[in-house]
Amino acid sequence: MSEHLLSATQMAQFVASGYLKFEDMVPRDLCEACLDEMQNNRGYLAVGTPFETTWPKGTALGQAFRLPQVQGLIQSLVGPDPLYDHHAAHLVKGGVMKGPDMHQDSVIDFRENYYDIQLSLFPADTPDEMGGTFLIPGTQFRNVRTSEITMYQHMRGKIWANCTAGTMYVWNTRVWHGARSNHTEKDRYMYKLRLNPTQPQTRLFDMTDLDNADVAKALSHNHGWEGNEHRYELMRRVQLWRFVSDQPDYDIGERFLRRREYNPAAA
Ligand SMILES: O=C(O)CCC(=O)C(=O)O
Ligand SMILES: [Fe+2]
Repeated sequence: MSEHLLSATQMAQFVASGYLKFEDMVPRDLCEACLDEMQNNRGYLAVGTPFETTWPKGTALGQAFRLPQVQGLIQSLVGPDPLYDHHAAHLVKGGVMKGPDMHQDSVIDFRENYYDIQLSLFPADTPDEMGGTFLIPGTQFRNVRTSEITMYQHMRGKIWANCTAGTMYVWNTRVWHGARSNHTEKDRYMYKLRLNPTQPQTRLFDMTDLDNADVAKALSHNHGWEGNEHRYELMRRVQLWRFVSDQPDYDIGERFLRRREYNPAAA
């Protein structure tokens, strides 16, 4: 399993941007079987129960989310024994146009030092014109009331799934996102699974490259929408990085967190 864990640099990217993309995560033949199952998607399973016992076995989707590379990803972000929370086979039919659609999933969730993850599997080639899911990287620290952001369109930094079959995105549930128009005649599917951690999300990834300069670089990334708020975003990211990497004094750049935490009365 350890060879499939995220590196510290990848983890820093996840903390800063709220998502990671993995091509060739699920083999093509398994993708085809997954697509068949998605077309007959069943309703919720037992929400809040252990993923391993709840997630069906003997099915293509059961197998896909148990692939060692997927398990390594899950383990790095929410630990080895996550809970099943939600799944959905998202469909945008061929020729369906989408208007303003930006939202945050789930319910308002302001918990500190905590995040749920969503795995999005694209079971078929999803070119730009097919309208793969869009995300606004870095928005996971901007908690809103689910759909109150629907009026925002064309935000700077927007990315969208434009990928080959078997690509999986993993994202923090709080990232702002939505569905895009499908300009083709073919239906577009995306299968989403949400998981909760059962332990503090600390030191779960491969820490070998913790001191690599790429970590600070990833944490500092500017996605394009932050503008003058960038340093405040950075502070939120450093706060989460301290927690996930178990480095309570970690700081960055001009050491913004130190400034807030320094107290002459206590010195
Ligand atoms: O269909 C899509 O691409 C986006 C669906 C969505 O909002 C979601 O996965 O939560
Ligand atoms: Fe959504």
